[in-house]
Amino acid sequence: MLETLEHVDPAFRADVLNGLAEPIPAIPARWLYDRRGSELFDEITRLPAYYPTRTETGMLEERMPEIARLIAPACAVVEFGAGSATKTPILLRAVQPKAYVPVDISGDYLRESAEVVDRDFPGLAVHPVEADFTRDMQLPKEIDGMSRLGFFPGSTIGNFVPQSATDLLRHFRTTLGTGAKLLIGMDRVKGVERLIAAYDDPEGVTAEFNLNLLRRINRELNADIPIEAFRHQARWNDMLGRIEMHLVAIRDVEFAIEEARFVFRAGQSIHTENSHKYGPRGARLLLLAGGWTPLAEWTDDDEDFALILAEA
Ligand code: AVJ
Repeated sequence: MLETLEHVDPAFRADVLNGLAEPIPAIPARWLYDRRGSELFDEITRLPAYYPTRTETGMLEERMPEIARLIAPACAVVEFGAGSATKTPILLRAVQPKAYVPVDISGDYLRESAEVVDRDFPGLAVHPVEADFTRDMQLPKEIDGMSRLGFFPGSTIGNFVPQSATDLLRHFRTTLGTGAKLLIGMDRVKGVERLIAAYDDPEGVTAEFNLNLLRRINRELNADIPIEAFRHQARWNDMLGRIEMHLVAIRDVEFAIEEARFVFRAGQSIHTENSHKYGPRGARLLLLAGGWTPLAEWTDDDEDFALILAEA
């Protein structure tokens, strides 16, 4: 019993209890990514229907020489997130920075991926920073005086509503400093059928990823949510230009999380993630509003995904 209690993250408990008590129940997307959730997301990135990862990686491979020519040599690369085993090496090989600074809230992932980079890039100084990149962070003094390139791939910016996204971009600007550059991946607006398919795959992996949040709540917060009473749903919100993931009650359902009781009527949902999509103008406007001037942009042949290089 004590063991379970020890592992309760107070921020998780607060987000779940407060989120479910809202008029429109919602839980912040970051709680989808526990061990199992991260494994499932990894599986999602390899699904035929989930085009973003494959498209962005292909673009990085293909366009990197061109991208690297626009980036100062001997700079420090600051990646917001632990770094992907496929995308990060493509960037590091081409840019050949003096230092690499991955920033992630999860110390475990950070150390794991930093070790791999350290092994594969001898001579590159790796300085991992364990921090929530949405909050104030201190870059290591070892990169003082180096020009900086921020790297924010994966369309992670799409998880943030535009107001938070501009706050985050401004925060990156403050952290990296004037004159810094940012290479960011953003998913493009496209046909609704393809968007829905990417977030509601026939294999059911995204459904499992979404439902895993309820399993996590049951396990970590001592709850008794009947998982089978909820189904995964991906919705396109056209007004707000985003895919929303929901967990919809398929019948009236009651459950308890610790001492709190919740009642959901059939059809009511828990909103679990947003994935904003941007057209070319919207993407550039978001960057400008966040204090970054777009310098260059690359897309794949189908214009499914965009990589943008911007300057602070
Ligand atoms: C990791 C936030 C970029 O929004 O496409 C994928 C997460 N959720 N399928 C996305 C996700 C369901 C993904 N991001």
